[in-house]
Amino acid sequence: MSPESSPLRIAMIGHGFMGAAHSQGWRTAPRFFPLPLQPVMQVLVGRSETATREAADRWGWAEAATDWREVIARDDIDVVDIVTPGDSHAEIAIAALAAGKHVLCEKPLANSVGEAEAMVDAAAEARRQGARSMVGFTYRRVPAATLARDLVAAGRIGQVRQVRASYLQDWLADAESPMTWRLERSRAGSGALGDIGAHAIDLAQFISGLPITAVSGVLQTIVEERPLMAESRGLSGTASAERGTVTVDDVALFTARFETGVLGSFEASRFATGRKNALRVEVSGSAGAISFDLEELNSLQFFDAAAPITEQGFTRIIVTEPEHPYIAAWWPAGHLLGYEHGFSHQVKDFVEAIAAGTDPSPSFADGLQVQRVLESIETSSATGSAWTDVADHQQTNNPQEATRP
Ligand code: SOE
Repeated sequence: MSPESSPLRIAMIGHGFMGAAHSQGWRTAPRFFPLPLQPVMQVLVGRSETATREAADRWGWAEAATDWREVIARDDIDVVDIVTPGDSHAEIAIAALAAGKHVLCEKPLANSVGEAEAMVDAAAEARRQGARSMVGFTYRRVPAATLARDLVAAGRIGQVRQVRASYLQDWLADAESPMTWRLERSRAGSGALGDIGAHAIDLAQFISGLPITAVSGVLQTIVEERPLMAESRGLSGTASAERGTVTVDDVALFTARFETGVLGSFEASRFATGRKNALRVEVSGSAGAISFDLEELNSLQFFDAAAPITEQGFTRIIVTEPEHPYIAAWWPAGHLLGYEHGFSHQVKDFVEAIAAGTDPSPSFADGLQVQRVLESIETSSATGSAWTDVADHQQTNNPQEATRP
């Protein structure tokens, strides 16, 4: 940490699971990367004064507050980090950008394409005043995922022929797991589709280097009602007898057509019994393949079709050499990273972009493109899984288009 560099004072809005992960990033990145500006964890904002103060003390924030509007109006705040449920992303981000703050917003960018479009417009206007914005698709910054993208971009697997991606969890497989905001459409926008399907979409596009242009999908809600959390009704910490209605999807299955006509298969489920956090992307090429699995995040499977046939097979690259993305800042080869390191990499790249006056990636426009894919999948599912163009959500007249070479 170079004391002479200017402070970058952060306000974080929200303090759930992502609040903990982002706090780890803000706290740790300056101690492992020589940042051009020094993040100062100034204010943590939440709805409950007591819970927010406790979280601020635990994670290292100087102040706790309950009024986000008041905080983003402060002259001593430079960055607003939004880690709230999706129903407040647009309002907070647009207000923070209008106040000239740099904004980091968790994924998915918003709960609708309309909201995401308004956020992109606000980001473009704020950019003219020098404010930068980024959407938090953190898994791009797992070194093995970045290496996968670099190998594909360098042509090491040849021409991309097929993509397959899935994000499988099982924390909702128990029908008696209580209601949470992630199961309410008004709060989360969608279920597995936007919560974890958004990660699969973004990472598949990032690694393949190809945007999705059309989709055909189906959504399913497996468990229609769940116990309400007693806390949600002011009682002690047990599930109450009352039940709430699940208004989002539990499973999303979809086929995607990428820009070059390449097809991809996708699955997002929080009912995949035994799968804990299995985000997997495999890209098959004319000269090889890569396969990434978040549950094995320190390694990447690489197949080189140019190797002698007697030596061919998927190689397990242990992505811990100093020559690998981000690794030089951490430990010697073979000493592994964890889930939390991606959040430090996200802070590093965001702070460096702010200092350099460049546009962070992924941008709000990238987040809007993912939102369009999500909404197209919902449109497709509602119309019998018809092929649906991402750009304008029109159903393609000829599904055979998907078979273009
Ligand atoms: C829950 O499915 C969740 O916390 C997602 O909301 C996160 O985006 C994902 O990274 C881990 O799982």
